[in-house]
Amino acid sequence: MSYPSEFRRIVDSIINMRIRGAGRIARAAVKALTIASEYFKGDDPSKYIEYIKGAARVLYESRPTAVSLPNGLRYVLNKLMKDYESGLDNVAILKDKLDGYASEFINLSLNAVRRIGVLGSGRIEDGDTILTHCNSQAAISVIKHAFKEGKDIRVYVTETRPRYQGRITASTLAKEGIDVTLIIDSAARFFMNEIDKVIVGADAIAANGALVNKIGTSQIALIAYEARTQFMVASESYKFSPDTLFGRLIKIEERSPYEVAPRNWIEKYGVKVRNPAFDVTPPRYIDLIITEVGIVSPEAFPILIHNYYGEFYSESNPWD
Ligand code: RUB
Repeated sequence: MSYPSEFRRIVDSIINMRIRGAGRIARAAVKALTIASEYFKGDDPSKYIEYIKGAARVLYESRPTAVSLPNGLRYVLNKLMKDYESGLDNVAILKDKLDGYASEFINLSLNAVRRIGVLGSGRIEDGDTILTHCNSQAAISVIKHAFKEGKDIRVYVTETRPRYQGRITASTLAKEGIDVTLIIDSAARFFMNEIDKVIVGADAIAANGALVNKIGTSQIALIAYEARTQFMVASESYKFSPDTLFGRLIKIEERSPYEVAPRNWIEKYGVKVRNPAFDVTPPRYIDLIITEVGIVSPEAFPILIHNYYGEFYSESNPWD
């Protein structure tokens, strides 16, 4: 199937991380569906549905770990398929419906990030020193909100090798006027006794409450646990992985070795390089998860989400 070049550009940007971070990936993927939909020519509804399912499959395969991406696609396609299966067979109307569901998801996502900031800020106290890892819009929302409420806070940001997303976080917070210190990833333990709270984002949360986030998150959680420092996760509800309910594990993306060391060095010495992009933090190291519908323990996260988003739970994907 042929898709418009703008659609392809979004897919490539997700693959090579020009668009990155779970929430942004989800919103970009949903936007890409609307671009594909607009491009479709013809009035055969079954061909339109196959075309959209194909576009969803291409997006689904672009980056494997952030569950926000398939959940965004599921949000739009589950609703569209319901319309189609209940007899809506006019392509122009189906296109309008798809656009409407996509905007709904994008608004829901942006509002969730804002609401997480408001709720999470309640857990930040005046005088706190916070550590964050990688670049999470949800975690940043909490930090910014606490600062805007007048709390006197300091933030330590890990640089987050090999792609240095920590620099994006550090500059974003510094631009707000927040006191920020950038540290190397391996200095997390050195500074942990100065830290009151760790806050990170989420790429996915499993049915047992385990967190999948940027590589190095689980080491930081372990260090925080040992130092009795609170470890908090800022996660929109659509980071829950329904696949884990059905025994399917969250796939950890392994990226190019050349992100870690130059190709000529690797080839010269014949060194093997591994580059997993994410890791798994068990629920026992997580104190709480801040979602847009409330703050819960990691074990309660799937229950909370079930009450709100039960329709996500399906053993098969709408694009299968
Ligand atoms: C980004 C990362 C972020 C989560 C949450 O990894 O691990 O912590 O995606 O981000 P990458 P957000 O840079 O490899 O995409 O809160 O913005 O969804």
